[in-house]
Amino acid sequence: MWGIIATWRMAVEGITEADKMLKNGADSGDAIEVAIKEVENFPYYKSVGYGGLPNEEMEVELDAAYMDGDTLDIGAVAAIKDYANPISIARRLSHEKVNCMLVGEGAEKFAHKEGFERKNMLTDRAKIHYKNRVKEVQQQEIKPYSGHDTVGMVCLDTHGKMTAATSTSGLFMKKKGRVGDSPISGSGFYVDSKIGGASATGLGEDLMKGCISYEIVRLMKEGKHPQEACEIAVNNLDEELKARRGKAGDLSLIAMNNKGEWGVATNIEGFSFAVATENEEPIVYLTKNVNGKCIHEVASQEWLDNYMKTRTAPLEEK
Ligand code: SD4
Repeated sequence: MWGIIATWRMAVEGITEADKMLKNGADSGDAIEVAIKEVENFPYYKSVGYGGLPNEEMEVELDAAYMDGDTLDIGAVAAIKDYANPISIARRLSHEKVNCMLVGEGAEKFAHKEGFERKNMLTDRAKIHYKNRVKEVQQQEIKPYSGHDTVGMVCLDTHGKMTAATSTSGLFMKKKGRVGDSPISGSGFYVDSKIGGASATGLGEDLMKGCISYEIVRLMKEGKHPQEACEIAVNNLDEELKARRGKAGDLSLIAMNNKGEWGVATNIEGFSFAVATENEEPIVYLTKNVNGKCIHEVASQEWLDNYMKTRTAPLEEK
């Protein structure tokens, strides 16, 4: 059995590549890295890698992580600037015994020493988004943070090895140096080949309050199906946050166990995700939470066409 599951529609091209590799017996680490890089390199996805939206100071600071479910090795970078593929740097760091999570300048220095590709990650399009948002925020006091989608994946190969990985520009207009859940083990991702893995997208500050990816893996260890584990964890955290703090941020989780069974849960409208397994061709679903149960529907061709159209539509400065 093999399989890969990922947050958001933007991951489908990447998981299609990974699926081809997995079919031929590729290593889960190689497949997930290829899949994440595909998303990082696509300039029109404005919340991951090249073309990612900048922080308050108009700098693109990226977070990424990689975890090996066999060895439990973890590598992560946070607030790294000017490198093309944060996921590859994170994976490289996962081989270190110590110093495997590096931030900012330290991460950049390591990447330089290891010969990773430097790249200015701020596109003209992202600059226009930034300038428009600055104006909107000044004029209407809107929330600056909307428009954030992290790519998070869990992958199982034919040898039974599982991996998890994330990559993101985090929240649009975040403070310089702000780090979200995505590079934080247990919150943005977790994987154990003996059980399964999970990964998150949404408001990092709230996802971290529940160590939610670890919680899902823990529930799967108790014997829960990934779908049930995701629903329990998301619904519980959503309820706790509302009860204690009055509101809950966006929480969306994907998971897969070591049999290739998968699950997804969200507390928002219109969360999309992509999945491919030995039994399913790469496919995009939309999911919604109806009284605690998450219902997945295959995305229509119209929805998929519209998605690409809006992502690539010309953008003008307001
Ligand atoms: C963060 N969780 O940095 C990320 C952002 C995200 O959908 O996933 N948005 O908080």
